[in-house]
Amino acid sequence: MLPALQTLDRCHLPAACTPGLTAWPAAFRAVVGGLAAILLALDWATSVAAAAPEPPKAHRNVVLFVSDDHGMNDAGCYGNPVVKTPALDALAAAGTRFTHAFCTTASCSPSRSVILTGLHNHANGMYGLQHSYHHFQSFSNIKSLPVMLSEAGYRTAVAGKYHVAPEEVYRFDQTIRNAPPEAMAERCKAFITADPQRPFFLYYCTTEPHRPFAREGSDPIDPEKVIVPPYLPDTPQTRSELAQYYGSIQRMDKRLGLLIEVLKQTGNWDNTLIIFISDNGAPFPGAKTTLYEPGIRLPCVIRYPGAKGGAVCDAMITWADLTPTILDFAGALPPKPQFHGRSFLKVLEGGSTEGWDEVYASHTFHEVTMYYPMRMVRTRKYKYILNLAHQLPYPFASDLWASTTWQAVLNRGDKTYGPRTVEAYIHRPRHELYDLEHDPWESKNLAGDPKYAEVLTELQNKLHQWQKQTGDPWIIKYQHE
Ligand SMILES: [Ca+2]
Repeated sequence: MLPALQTLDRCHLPAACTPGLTAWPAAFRAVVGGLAAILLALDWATSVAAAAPEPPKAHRNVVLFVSDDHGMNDAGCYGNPVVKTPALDALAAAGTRFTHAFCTTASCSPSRSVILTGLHNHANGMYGLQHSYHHFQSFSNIKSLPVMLSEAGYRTAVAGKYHVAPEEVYRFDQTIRNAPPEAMAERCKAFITADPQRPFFLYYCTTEPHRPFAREGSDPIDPEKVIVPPYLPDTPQTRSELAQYYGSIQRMDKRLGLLIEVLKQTGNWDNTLIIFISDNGAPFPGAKTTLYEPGIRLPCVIRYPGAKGGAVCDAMITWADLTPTILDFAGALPPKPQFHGRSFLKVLEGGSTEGWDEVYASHTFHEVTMYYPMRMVRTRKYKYILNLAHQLPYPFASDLWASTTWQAVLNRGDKTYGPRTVEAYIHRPRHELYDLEHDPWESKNLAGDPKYAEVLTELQNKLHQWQKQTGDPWIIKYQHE
């Protein structure tokens, strides 16, 4: 039986990882894309029908692999021909590549708290970074994903970066300390093979490509060849930093490749759900810590065991959906889930993407000095951002401020930064509204345009409703202002 029409349109099997496709003329692309969608969607339908039998519950393992500060377009399978990501590309060829996957806050600890609870960070308490004097942590009564999986009989381990607190909330059976890629793969292998009778949950978080750009073992990158995205100025400083960032992504990719090799060697390739994501966007002003597209729209590649690979899916999902989805896969979803996200397992199984057309985001702090609460709703066409402390200048993360990309902007006295003025980047209005179809880099704020008054009101109402539903403490601002 064929899937619904929406599925044909939204979750199909074009030749995944075809970076050159976007460069083709639009008309040709449309024809080829249309044919591919029809033919390959049929393939998708048969692939789901012909999928291997589901592995028994006892062997439904989960690997959640989190890259650090990795932007969506910076991987081969997302169309970047310069940075080499063979492991991620192979995973996409064997699984589903999402084109509209979003974190809900572009900051490390808060984003990870959402990943591991299914709750927005304004509700789980992790308003900002965990380490050092930033000292943010989740409420002690929050129940996290590893704890729920443990109760369902899973063995759990965190490998590499942790960056959440407290430990009794984000409790794993085992901690695998960070190490070079080969040593990490060995340590993960020891965990995976320790008890074959019980399923495992491995949460592997790299420190790449976070600054400083650790890139040992990666091929050198020529700064002349990097792809400078439109949100960044095309300068020698930007190119030099992008080249280092690419090198660090390649080191991350090596980790992924070695881990997948371990899964295959140990006979776990066909019974493990593998999810690859990034916690937030690239470590450049204009991306990380913002709710602009480069900050929140992220790589997401998932291999659902048994399903045929090479699928591309444009369902709009967020990291709040990950915990319910993983629990659903594990057969451990509570009867009345209280998460802010919801399971998209049926989408992974080839079901319809209808109803996956809207996402929300909530950002409050990054570093403790960086109070800048923002709330956002994004549909397929529009994005509305509410800047709750718009009177303040937009704060910079220390590492982004110190970047040579940004320092060169200051030293030259540039008036523009990517698609917007430096002034507009630092001093933001209370309301921002963008038409993403016509203005994908969010350069023209339509919030004050009477033609968009109705759109603005509709999105504001949606956002207010969502703040109520998710227990956002900042809702008090509606009474005070
Ligand atoms: Ca991060």
